Amino acid sequence: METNFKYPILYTFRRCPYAIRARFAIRSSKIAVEVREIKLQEKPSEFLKSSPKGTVPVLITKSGEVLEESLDIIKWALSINDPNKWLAKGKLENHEITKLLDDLENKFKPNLDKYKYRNRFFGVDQCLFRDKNLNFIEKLNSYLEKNKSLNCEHLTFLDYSIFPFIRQFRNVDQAWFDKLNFNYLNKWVNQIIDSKDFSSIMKKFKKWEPNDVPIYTYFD
Ligand SMILES: N[C@@H](CCC(=O)N[C@@H](CS)C(=O)NCC(=O)O)C(=O)O
Repeated sequence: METNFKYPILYTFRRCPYAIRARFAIRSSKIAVEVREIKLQEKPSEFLKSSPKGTVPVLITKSGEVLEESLDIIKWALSINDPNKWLAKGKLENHEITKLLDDLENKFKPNLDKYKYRNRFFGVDQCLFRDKNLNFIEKLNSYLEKNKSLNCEHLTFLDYSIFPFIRQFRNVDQAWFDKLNFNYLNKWVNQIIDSKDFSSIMKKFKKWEPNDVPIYTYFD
């Protein structure tokens, strides 16, 4: 059902890696959205009404479709406009890309949580979960040995979809991470961190309240 929104609505949380990757794609596609920054500890009822599962990011299109998965938001944005060729075909087959993203979500991220949020997982050996992720980052480093990006000659949606999680992993103990000497991966992370893309999508927005004047942006 068509809504009366001027622009699609994006519920987001600044530091969430899933929300970060969705914002990257929205910026790349230059699609304006109404941004609603929320706190995960106090989810607004409007947000939960649209998406009872209660995770960010959530995008509500102008036709009222609710996208509750970051990868769906990325695909939606890039299918409308892909000026930076983030969907370009590279050396990886589709099933390899899917496997990489599945491993990120179902293996890397749970290990990262146990490593990063040590007080939530009391009694767990964090180093064990940190080291379980070495295979994954080693694989990324080997992909980056041949190219500046994971799949193509240029950075694509795959790089921006994986980057926020690698950044979080690195930030838990950067001195340890740097000593691994995954030089290609370090260069790749730093290249994105130092980019205008990253500073733009990490800009701070005030917490959204229902009666606020809407904030429209494409994270430029
Ligand atoms: N598969 C989802 C995962 C999203 C997700 O888990 N987001 C976290 C924040 S990083 C969240 O909203 N968690 C709910 C909570 O903490 O209450 C996606 O790709 O969008």
